[in-house]
Amino acid sequence: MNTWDNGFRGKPGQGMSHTLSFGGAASFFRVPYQTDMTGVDVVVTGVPLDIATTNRSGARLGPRAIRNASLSLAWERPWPWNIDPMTALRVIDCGDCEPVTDDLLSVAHIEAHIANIIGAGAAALVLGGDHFVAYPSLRAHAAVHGPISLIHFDAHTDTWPSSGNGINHGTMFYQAAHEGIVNPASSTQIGIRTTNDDTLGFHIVSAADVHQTTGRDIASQIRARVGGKPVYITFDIDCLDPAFAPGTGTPVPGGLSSFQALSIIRELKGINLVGMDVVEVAPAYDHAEITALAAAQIAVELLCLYAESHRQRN
Ligand SMILES: [Mn+2]
Repeated sequence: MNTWDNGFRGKPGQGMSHTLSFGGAASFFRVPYQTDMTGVDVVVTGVPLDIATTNRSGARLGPRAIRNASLSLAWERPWPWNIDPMTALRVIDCGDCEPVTDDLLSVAHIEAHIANIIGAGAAALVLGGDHFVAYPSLRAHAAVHGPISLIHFDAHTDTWPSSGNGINHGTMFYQAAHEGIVNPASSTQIGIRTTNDDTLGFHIVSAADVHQTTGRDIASQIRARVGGKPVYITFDIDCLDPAFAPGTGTPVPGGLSSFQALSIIRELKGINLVGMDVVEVAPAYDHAEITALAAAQIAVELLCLYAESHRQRN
């Protein structure tokens, strides 16, 4: 009879835990909390930083909220996938990367944290934090894979120009594109519904476009563009309509439903996924964990997608 807490005593790769959803240590989907990355396929880590936010703060509490909501979903293979990422992959939760006070945006610090995961041979699933945390994560990924193709779910392009030290959670992809760590020509932004006339060459599937077509069609557009290049999926929860994700810093009406976003992710099988994040969950504005649950579901389906592509490559 198991009486132990899976967050401490579970083993990577042993599958979804059926231990208490309402108690215990809130690791992501109750995978083991550990920092030993030997033989590990995916490391989940939070980055509780939100000082790059331009509107409402609070995404620093996102990793904790997503982990907590994930406990309600951690009981069987995620529907409608035919692969269980928790048995197909050895997944651990290594806890959070704590920002440092002598470099407020902690770029080098977060980059080193993610590089440590990649260097151990694992993929990173990053829980934000505001969207700025994707920037150091992308730097770490580009150092290994070269220029990264982005699949970017968001209400905002986050490619507004930055200058000098003006980088924030709305300008980091401008910076990333100009540094050459992201390749706009093979990247797609989905759910956009704010004005930015300079696309920098990213393919944009607006929220209106999503409402007029299917997940399958959008996924085929994304796949045609990216081919077999290394892909990073970054999911700003404000891609979803505020009805589905009220708990975020910069909500914009007219967005995607949870189903629309998931229906795109479910059709992306076969891409060369190398890293992923889910960001901008700000639980202070949430109700009944709507936003955190959506984020946890999206995050675990990204793991399913990673498991599929991992299986196809091996
Ligand atoms: Mn956004």
